Amino acid sequence: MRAIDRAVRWRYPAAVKVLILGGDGYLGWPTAMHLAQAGHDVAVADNLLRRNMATELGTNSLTPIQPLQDRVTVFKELTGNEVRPFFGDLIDAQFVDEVFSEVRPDSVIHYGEQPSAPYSMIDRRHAVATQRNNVEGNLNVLYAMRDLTPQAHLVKLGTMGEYGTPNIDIEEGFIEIEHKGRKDTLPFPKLPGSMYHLSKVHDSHNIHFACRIWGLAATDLNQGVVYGIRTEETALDERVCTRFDYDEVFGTVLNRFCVQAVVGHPLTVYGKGGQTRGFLNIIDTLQCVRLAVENPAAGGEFRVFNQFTEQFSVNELAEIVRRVGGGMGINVSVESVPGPRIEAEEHYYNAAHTKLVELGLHAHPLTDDVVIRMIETVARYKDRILVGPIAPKTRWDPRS
Ligand code: NAD
Ligand code: USQ
Repeated sequence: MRAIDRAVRWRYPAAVKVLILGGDGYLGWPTAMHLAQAGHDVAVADNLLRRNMATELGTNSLTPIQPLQDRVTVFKELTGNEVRPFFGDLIDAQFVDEVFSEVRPDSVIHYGEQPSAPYSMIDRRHAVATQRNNVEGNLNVLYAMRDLTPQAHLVKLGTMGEYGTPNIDIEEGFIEIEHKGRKDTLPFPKLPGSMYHLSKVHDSHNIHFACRIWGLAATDLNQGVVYGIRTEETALDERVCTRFDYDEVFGTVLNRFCVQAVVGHPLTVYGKGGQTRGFLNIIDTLQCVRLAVENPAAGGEFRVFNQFTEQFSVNELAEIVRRVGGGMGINVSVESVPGPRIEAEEHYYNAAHTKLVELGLHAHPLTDDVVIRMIETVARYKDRILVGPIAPKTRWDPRS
């Protein structure tokens, strides 16, 4: 019998059955190991789309990632804990129903989508593929929940980019509005900046509908940009490490800057660099998702949590990497390149993010030590870095 981690008093006294959709990905695989180590019964489902998209674009993961089946086997050898893998596509309703019937999850963590804004903006085909994959897959999950596991709790990975960058404070999902003398609390307005971010808005509407009309329980985690590579479990053995992307399509900004520093590529600040976003360490992604799973929403409830711990502008991140790299003896240069995206490069940004803290989140801030460890890890795999896919090529307006 596995021991339940009692460091924090969770709502569930015992293990729950967790189904992680997208469990082979950057965040899904570390989450699977983390929840299995915490004593939960974990199954993962994935169609390996992410690995195939990297092949399509001629990019790779900085870290050498093992096939899902091997990861699962090694993890069991190392810890004695089991993660059950299912291979299939969420677009395939029959596959989704079969997995739900077999696993009968109490909690469904849905990471299984195409996650890249640039990928969705390559051309019409990639936009359609992204929205089809994400919106249709999510709908299949909602119908499987309605018909097979209506008591289960959906923990869905949304994104802070659903809100865009409005010139007012961003609330957690809902805003109280007074209009012509009447008041209501309504979903916060959405101004997403890519076909990918739009797909997440469509998902949010569909999930909200499923909660209102069918009484499902859901938590929409509007997550900021994640950085980092190391969690307690990924550090157990190189064979269970997670993927780490640094190319212009799949790499996120701080992960990219650490790789650029190591290979001597100028840090690619897009345009003025005043773009400000919410950020969080991958360790805190696991903590937040676990808090959501172990403190579930009620039937009919649609909760929205803004999942990030700190706000930074691109310029601030570049300066941190330049300074920390300098302290490590690396000469890091910063270059403003013409912004390939159509987005505000200077703007107001102040987003609420208290609900996960109220549930018990203890944030791991972006300290110099964190950046040093990221750069050290990247340096270990320096020989695997492909320089070609680093420079931005995907333009929001291909005529520009
Ligand atoms: P990822 O691409 O590494 O992981 C997603 C996984 O889902 C992949 O393994 C992929 O193969 C799988 N998948 C995609 N479509 C599928 C389908 N139709 N059927 C079965 N499996 C499918 O991405 P990630 O960075 O781990 O992101 C996970 C989730 O979190 C995504 O939904 C993403 O939008 C969201 N998110 C990520 C970040 C971030 O900074 N990484 C920030 C906010 C939100
Ligand atoms: N940026 C640069 N230089 C780079 C890369 C990015 O200046 O080399 C800028 C972008 O223009 C953007 C900001 O940094 O203004 C963030 O870009 P990103 O690529 O790190 O993140 P984004 O495209 O927003 O997408 C990532 C994940 C996505 C998740 C989202 C959370 O890929 O899955 O949904 O972060 S959020 O940004 O909060 O919507």
